[in-house]
Amino acid sequence: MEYQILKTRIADRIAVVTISRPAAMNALNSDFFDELNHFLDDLEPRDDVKVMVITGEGKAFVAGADIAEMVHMDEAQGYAFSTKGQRTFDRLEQFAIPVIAAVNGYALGGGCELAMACDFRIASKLAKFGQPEMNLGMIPGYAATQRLSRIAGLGNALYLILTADTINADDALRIGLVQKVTEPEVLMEEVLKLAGKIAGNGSQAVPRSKKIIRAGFAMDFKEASELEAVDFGRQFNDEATKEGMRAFLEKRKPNWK
Ligand code: CO8
Repeated sequence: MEYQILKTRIADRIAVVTISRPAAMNALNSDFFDELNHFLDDLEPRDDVKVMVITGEGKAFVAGADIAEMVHMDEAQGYAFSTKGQRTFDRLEQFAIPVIAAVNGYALGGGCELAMACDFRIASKLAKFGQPEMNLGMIPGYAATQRLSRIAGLGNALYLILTADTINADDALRIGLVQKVTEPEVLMEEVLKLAGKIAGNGSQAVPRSKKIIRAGFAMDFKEASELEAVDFGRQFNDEATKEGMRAFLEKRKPNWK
């Protein structure tokens, strides 16, 4: 498939996806979801890619769902557009390898929702976050009503969605919506450094941890702890786990292969 919206690059075990529709502030349309799903299909079976990064080109990370596409929709089309986005974002959340959002600019509406479906967010000082759907007379449709409260707390979710206020990167850091803020010119450098660090960690342990953290978040504590214990046991079947412990005892760096 030839992409019209995504620019993709794979190097050093890291896949970088740049959303490139800068004239429309990278607004998310149906084609975007088709392209992203296609890229995820390609990535899924590969074991040489350990981390994925999503960023935007130009002034925006993503300034929301494409209003020009939505303005013509009826109820059934609105529902279909919402579920298509939700399924794609759920897929990102459940994707085996970690996904980092490198938020370079506006992350509004569907853009903030995309960033929240990633495992964590690193923001440029120029980034702006918000759920401005109220200004359009609509509610969020890619699960901000659920993810924002889980990430930043109920009060912050209600505040941001009901006021439609936009906040800057430092405020997003303060409420836990982003994990780190960088100078704009070093955003990708910092994100790639973090991605490289994760890619260099124990090959089985990173996806295992993501899976348990994500799955366990929807369970009660006891059930989730049991999930951890079962997987903790299973990892003793993996050579990588044995190698990690042996390397420590032999005072050398692990060779993960
Ligand atoms: N959709 C379509 N086009 C957009 C969008 C968008 N979300 N955002 C910007 N654009 C377009 C503008 O229309 C403009 O196009 P043109 O040059 O042809 O007039 C171009 O991008 C540049 O935008 P601006 O001139 O407005 O640039 P500014 O720098 O002045 O402002 C902003 C940048 C602040 C980002 C401003 O563009 C803005 O407020 N954008 C809209 C933000 C917004 O409301 N986002 C929420 C959208 S709704 C949503 O995301 C719901 C998600 C769930 C959907 C569920 C499916 C049913």
